[in-house]
Amino acid sequence: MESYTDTTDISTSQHAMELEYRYGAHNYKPMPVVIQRGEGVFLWDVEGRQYFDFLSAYSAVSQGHCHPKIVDAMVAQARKLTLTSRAFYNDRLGECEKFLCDYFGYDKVLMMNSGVEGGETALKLTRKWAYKVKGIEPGKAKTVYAAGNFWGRTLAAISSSTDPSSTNDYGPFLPGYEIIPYNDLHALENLLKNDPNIAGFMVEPIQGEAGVVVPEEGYLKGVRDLCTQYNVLFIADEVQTGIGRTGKRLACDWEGVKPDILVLGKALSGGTMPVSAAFADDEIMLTIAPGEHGSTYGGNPLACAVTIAALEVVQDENLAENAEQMGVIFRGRMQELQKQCSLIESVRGKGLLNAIVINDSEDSSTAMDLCYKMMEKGLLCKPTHGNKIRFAPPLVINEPQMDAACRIIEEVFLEMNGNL
Ligand code: IF1
Repeated sequence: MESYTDTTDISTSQHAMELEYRYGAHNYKPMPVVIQRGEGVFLWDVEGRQYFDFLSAYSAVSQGHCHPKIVDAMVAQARKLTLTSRAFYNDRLGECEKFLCDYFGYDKVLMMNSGVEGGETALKLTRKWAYKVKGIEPGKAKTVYAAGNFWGRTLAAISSSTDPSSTNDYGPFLPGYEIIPYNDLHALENLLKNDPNIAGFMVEPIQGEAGVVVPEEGYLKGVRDLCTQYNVLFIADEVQTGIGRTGKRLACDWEGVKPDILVLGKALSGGTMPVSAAFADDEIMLTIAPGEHGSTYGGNPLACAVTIAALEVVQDENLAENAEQMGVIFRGRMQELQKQCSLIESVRGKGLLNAIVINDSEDSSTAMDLCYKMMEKGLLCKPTHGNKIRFAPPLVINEPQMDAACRIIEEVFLEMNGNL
């Protein structure tokens, strides 16, 4: 019998979309573009059309698509050893763990795969620490999250979600959760002051999915101080904001605070494969004993080779600094555009994690209409939560590319605004 791939000619975008519709779960509604190749800040579809990538796979492709150094490291390791499981040692994990701990300043790291596994690892570490170190009564530990949070799609993650599209028809949810408003230190202090069973507060330094919500100056410092004061773990979910995205090594670096547990993912591997990690010092990390947590692929040799290369690229190419400089240019151009374009309610972000809030209701199609028109002109981005459009190009973007991309955005907004 002919193999399936012999008979299917995915030579057109339309055909690729039809195959996905027929054979794939309908758990996404992608923009109608079929990507075939990526390099740096650019993507090409099946028909060869070129696009600026202003989503970067939600900040996973920060080093640019198919970065040669990362791909070379991946191919070299793939030819030697890809997976041993943790039943045995391998010669790449210890080297990678040291590299990561030196880079981010922690005693130890626990490597996993997807970002949500990093978050679950943080949650399990927090509960272990609650019972074995803080002395909370077994089974009574609580963790706190901010309304608008997004840290993945597992039941533990959606149990803290305030977004019905993440939670509808998935109950019952995990107990031991408290939700407070984001960017509200009084709410945090009231909870920590009155509930001795609070073990940890997990928060994004900038809320990504909520629409690039940047908290007030001093919020992270306030969280750090309150968590220290009430002996509660400050857990920073930097899966999206970390690794140079906001213009610093970590978004927490903007306020000089060190979380008790740091969660990273996405760009940790430069968009080549799922790699995540939870970092903590020994008092917390050593509460998990052998055999109490892990995963088949966690810390596999291929992931380790890729992770070291991906972080060396961030360092060697000064991507955090570039993100800061290019972000200033981007927000400047968009704020200029805002003066001529009533469609723009506000421009916000840090580094190259930015969003434009559209002057229309959350359920209007305006943001998506704008994204479709930008797609037609060669720039890919996508709304988050109705009326916000997230703009997050790879951190390798240079000034001429940023200028050309801003021209596309300006053209579309002015056209839609009726100025042209
Ligand atoms: C999808 C959203 C972004 C994250 C933060 C943990 C995770 C994510 C701050 C989990 C993942 C991804 C998931 C992806 C789309 C994207 C996303 F729109 F879903 F919410 F970026 F904002 N912490 N975010 O942003 O990492 O397990 O996915 O590796 O589910 O479609 P993951």
